[in-house]
Amino acid sequence: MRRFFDPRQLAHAPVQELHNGGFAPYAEHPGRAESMLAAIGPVEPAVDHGEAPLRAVHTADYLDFLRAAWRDWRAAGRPGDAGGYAWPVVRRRPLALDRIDARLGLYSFDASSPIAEGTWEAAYWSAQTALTALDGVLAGGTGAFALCRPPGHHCGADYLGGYCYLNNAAIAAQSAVAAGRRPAILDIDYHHGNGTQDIFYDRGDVLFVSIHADPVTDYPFFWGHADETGHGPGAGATINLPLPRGAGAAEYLPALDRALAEIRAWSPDVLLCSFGADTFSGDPISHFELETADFSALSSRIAALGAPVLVVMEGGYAVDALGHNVAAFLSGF
Ligand code: Q9C
Ligand code: ZN
Repeated sequence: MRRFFDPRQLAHAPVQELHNGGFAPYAEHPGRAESMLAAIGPVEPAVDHGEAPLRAVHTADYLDFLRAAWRDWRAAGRPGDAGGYAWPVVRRRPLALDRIDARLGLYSFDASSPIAEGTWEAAYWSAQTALTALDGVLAGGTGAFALCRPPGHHCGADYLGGYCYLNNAAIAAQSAVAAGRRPAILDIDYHHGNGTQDIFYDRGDVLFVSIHADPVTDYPFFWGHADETGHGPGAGATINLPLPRGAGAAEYLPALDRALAEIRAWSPDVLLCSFGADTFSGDPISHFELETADFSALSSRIAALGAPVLVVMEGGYAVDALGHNVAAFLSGF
């Protein structure tokens, strides 16, 4: 399996300021990429596909906002990194406000995703890494790993959140559709991939299947419930399989088998796997109990589908184990 990563993805290194003026370590930091690189061996850099494939998923307004947000924040005299703290809740009027604080609220859904000086550069190259890896898969390879970081599955067409700024998996899936393919997305991060779901919710040309912590108890709370199944032409093309906190391989593998049966019935010609290693027992922010060896059991089941697979990296915050968990997952293909 070819592996792809671009060093420009390291440019995103936010510092999270606390309300008491202190600073908290930010879970999605460049050391995650270093841990994976140390464990998976040589990687190939990204090829620049330009902004057109990003615009095929994200709105032009959102991309303009994201590109300029950190500069606008600093130009307004604000310290540290940019982050929203006031949101236009459902049914507010769509006001065209210029103040950076208002724009941060308009284009985000949580307060956990600061925009730092290098965020645009890193997110741009993370998306390019996914697109470059997709090229390898569409050219006839059996599969590829896109070491995407920052991750992408929480951000939608016009909003960021959950450490995500550009939806790498959605951008790759849309690019596969443009190339005449029929992609399915299997999202196996601990958290529901709300952004990916939103992007394809009313479309019948991309299947989205997700196994994740039940949003009754876990982030992102407002998406990922089992009764969310798609809309209009997309009715039935979204499948959510929530699991309770504490789930280990004994609960996870049957859910995966069900997800794979749904995917098999849909007959994709390419599978995108949004892979998070935050289902690991030692993950500091999550509550599943998969062990390192379980990750190869997951991937060997996925490989048995027989479709070419693009693995797109999402979460995973137990940094010392992260590289080993990713290597175990890749070893099953
Ligand atoms: N105490 C991914 O795994 N949680 N994102 C914030 C703050 C956000 C996880 C809680 C979790 C986002 C890609
Ligand atoms: Zn996650």
